[in-house]
Amino acid sequence: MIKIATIAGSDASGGAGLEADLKTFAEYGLYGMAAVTIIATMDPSNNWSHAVFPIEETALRSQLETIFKGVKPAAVKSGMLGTPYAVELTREYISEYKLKNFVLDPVMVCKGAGQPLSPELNAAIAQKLLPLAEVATPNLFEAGQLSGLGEITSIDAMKEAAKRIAGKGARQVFIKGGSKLPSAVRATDIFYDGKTFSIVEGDLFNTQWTHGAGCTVAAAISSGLARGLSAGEAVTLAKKFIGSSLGAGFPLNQWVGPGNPSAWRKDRLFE
Ligand code: PXL
Repeated sequence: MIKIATIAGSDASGGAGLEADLKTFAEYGLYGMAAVTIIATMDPSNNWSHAVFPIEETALRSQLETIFKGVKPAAVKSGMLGTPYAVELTREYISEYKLKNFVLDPVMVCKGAGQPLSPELNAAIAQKLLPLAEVATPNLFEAGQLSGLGEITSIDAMKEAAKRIAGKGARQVFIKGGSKLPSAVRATDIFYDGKTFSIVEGDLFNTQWTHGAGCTVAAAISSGLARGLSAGEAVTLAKKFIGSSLGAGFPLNQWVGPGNPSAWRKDRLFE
């Protein structure tokens, strides 16, 4: 069994965070492990507003020991880190164990959470973790922050951002544009391998049930790497995977709806 780990927040609603990661790992036939950095909860009596509860440093270190010293995973994905010590511990373990297949999903805000996480934390993620990333997977907002470009509204700006983020150390950059570019008629992402750009397109779903899409696609990329795919191959497969998941998105309740990471099975059965 190929092992893979996520260092991420728990999304109590199950659609994003390490819950999305573990579901995705399982769909790729992998054995998933998880170190919880924060617990995110949503308040049904207050319009689903998010609260974040950090896991203390000793407990996080202990989880990383369990994961890395027990078995060295074939790939590691990080998601919402939430505290400066989670960024530092992630750096420490990825570099000490010379983990090559590290996918950095530089989560800076969750949809609906309101405030972005702190600028200091974003700077630490850029400085300490980008140089270790085999693939960094920012969304448009995060790409704007990491590159210093601010708001990104075109493919050309996405390309420039990808170049700058690679300049800060990520070996490959996948920018999740999805439906968010003003001109989008297809779900449009950019992949940059340090030399060339490719535009990665998929169906654009007219749906609001997209909770966890960013986590899921990054988890799918890390899963592809764990299975021995190149980053380019992993991105292509991840794009198919997220298309299938979003095509089967559903309302969890009156506030939020996730994709369905297991939907590809049905797609395949009915092909
Ligand atoms: O989608 C970003 C995200 C990442 N990680 C956790 C989250 C969210 C958004 O809700 O809760 C734990």
